[in-house]
Amino acid sequence: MASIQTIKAREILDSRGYPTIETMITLDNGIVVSAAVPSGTSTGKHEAVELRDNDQSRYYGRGVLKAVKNVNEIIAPVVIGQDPTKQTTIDQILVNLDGTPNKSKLGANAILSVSQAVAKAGAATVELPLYEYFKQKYQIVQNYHIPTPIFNLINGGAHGAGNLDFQEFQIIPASNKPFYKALQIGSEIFMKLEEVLIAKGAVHSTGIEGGFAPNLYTNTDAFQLFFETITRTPYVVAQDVFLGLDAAANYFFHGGKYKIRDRNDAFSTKEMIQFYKEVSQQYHVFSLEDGLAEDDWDGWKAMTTELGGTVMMIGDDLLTTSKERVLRAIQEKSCNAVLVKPNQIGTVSETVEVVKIAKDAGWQIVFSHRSGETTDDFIADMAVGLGADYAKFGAPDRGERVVKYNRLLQIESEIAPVPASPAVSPTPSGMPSTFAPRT
Ligand code: 2PG
Ligand code: MG
Repeated sequence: MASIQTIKAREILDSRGYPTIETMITLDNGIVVSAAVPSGTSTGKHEAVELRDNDQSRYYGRGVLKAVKNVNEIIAPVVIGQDPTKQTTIDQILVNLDGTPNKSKLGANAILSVSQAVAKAGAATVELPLYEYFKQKYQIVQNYHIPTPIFNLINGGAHGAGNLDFQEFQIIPASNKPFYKALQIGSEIFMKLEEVLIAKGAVHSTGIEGGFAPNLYTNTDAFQLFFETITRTPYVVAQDVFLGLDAAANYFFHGGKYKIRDRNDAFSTKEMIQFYKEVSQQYHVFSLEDGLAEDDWDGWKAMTTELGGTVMMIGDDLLTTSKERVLRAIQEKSCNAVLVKPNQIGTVSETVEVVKIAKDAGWQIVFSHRSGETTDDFIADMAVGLGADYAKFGAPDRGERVVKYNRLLQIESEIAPVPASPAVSPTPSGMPSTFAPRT
């Protein structure tokens, strides 16, 4: 049995230039691993607490030295000596040590940095790739499937620099494509989109997740741009690619109404749902995340009744990877897919539990990065090992995003070696049935 010898956290920067936490674990067998934790920009109010220093003299209050100290002085003494393959036991120790319902004492960022490093150390100890370690340990999937990527090619809302209200306008390759082909499609459409924006004299700089951040007249113009772009590629909408949207509706929800630039008057919940219905039909929007605000439970139920038969309805801010909220959403039929972000809940084990519950309910599983990312590719392995249907890691550019897509490529080549000829037919095994965009 290997045991944890040292745990050392430090403050590093994320892709936005904000501090975040990285933790290194050394085992008595000489193995050394480290894990870095991402951070959200449009965070849901029910997420576990990300501990920041609020010391205005450093990083305008955004420092994480308190979280670092919590790892080094409070967590380390308790976890040192533990067997790193005992993930559930260690995570339970962390949860108990914190003792609050939302990890506000030690910080979910502090706790997750240790939890993720423990998973890496456990995998290294038994000499398995991390994805295989997750697969064997939790046995959620029998057959491997590389999740279908969801590319965020236009950034608006809190992520963009332009005037769009919706946060992420996405391209989703059909699920029957092998991953390497899906990545190529996403990247080629991204390149073509830049050409189209330049030809129109539109802003073609990018937002924080790497997608373009243009100023447009309306939000639906972004879908129009996608259509125009895709016709200049070899791909066909509703056959090779589908459209997706993370509205991140909290951003434009004020006083019980939804206000977007597509109409002068704010929408009621009912009108907003009708708007999504029309848009999804017109533009083949196959996936809709956070179409309504995080506590508009009645609205979510109505929206999923209306659209859930044909559209993947993903809860992000609504669910915050929380077991309690996911159970409520299953009972109320509020959505049919969960966005999985380990830092919304704070430990690997609790994340796994949420995935299991959602899978058992027949939901689709979408693993997600955060807008403030690092070059840690942990989430890619976790997504594959726990049988995610989709992976949302941003645009196919910027190091902190492509490191995760590249990791999926690497895993694909290990579990289903890419054929020499790219013309070979796709591998449909293990694909989601109900909500796979079909050709
Ligand atoms: C989201 C995420 C990731 P953030 O809303 O889905 O794209 O954004 O990390 O800012 O919450
Ligand atoms: Mg979201």
